[in-house]
Amino acid sequence: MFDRKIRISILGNTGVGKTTLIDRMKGTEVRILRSKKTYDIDIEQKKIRLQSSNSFPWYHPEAYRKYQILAIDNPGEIKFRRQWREVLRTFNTDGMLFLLDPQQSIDSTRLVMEDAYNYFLDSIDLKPDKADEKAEFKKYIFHFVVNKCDTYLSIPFEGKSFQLTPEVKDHAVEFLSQFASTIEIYKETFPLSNIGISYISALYSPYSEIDKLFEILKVYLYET
Ligand SMILES: Nc1nc2c(ncn2[C@@H]2O[C@H](COP(=O)(O)OP(=O)(O)OP(=O)(O)O)[C@@H](O)[C@H]2O)c(=O)[nH]1
Ligand SMILES: [Mg+2]
Repeated sequence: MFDRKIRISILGNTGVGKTTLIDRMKGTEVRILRSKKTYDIDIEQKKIRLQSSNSFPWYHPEAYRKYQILAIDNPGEIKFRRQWREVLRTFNTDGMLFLLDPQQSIDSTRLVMEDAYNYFLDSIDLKPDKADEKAEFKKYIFHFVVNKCDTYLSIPFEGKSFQLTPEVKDHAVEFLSQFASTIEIYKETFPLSNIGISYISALYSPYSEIDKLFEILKVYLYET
């Protein structure tokens, strides 16, 4: 009876690490490098007890609460990307995690970010002016996640637990700053939405960092 739902669409270009992030969320061992692209929509679910619940006293419901995360893994490959519109329309998610890979080009990253914007508007209404009108009142979470932050380290990271050093974070912030104008368009079109940013390594960040992503979504959905 304490369970709550968080429904999230995972979007981003091919190879940015969407499936890897979902595998981590599910607790699957992903250190074995996968090279399989996603070709179809996958709905993944897991009930998790967020780590923040430890900080609540025993008599508080939050100490026992579980979150049913429903994550929709989408293919990033251009040929299949048009499916995003259908997914966004059908599953009525609370928000999207948009993943970026700093190893990919600025131009292609921006294009995919624009695709996500357009497909999301289409999913609201296929008539552009109607979609714009509805977008003004739409509450939604747009969370931009710079993934693969471990690739900023000078030697390839092979340890167990990746920590975001200030230097690595500076690089990631600089990378994301190239998309400030695109993110600004999201903000203008969806003034009631919540826009956030995270920096992770889906492969090597400790689970607590992965958990934090869902923590942020939880706070927005249930505590604001
Ligand atoms: N170094 C590093 N590699 C990563 C990280 N996350 C994912 N990868 C690697 O990036 C490659 C692509 O990851 P996927 O999770 O399959 O990417 P995807 O976004 O699901 O790609 P599509 O399904 O084609 O859209 C795999 O070889 C992963 O092991 C990360 O944080 N760091
Ligand atoms: Mg995938």
